[in-house]
Amino acid sequence: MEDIRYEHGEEVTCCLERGDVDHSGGMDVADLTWLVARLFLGGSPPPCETEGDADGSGGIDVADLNYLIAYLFHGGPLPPPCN
Ligand SMILES: [Ca+2]
Repeated sequence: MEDIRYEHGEEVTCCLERGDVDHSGGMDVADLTWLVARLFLGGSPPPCETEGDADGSGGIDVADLNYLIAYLFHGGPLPPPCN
């Protein structure tokens, strides 16, 4: 899945919710599992890379994992909007 494509001249992004790494429609432990697999175990990239970039930094790294853990378990801020 490409992150951004164009339909009828309008930009369409695959990103619905940043932090929903597995593109399941919500954020939970499965998203953490996907990030850990991607970062440390050679796992597949997320269906939509932008959704894996939980902190909106422009790429996927360990900071996204920390951000998502903070959000899910420690009352941290919601990941920023997709755009
Ligand atoms: Ca998810």
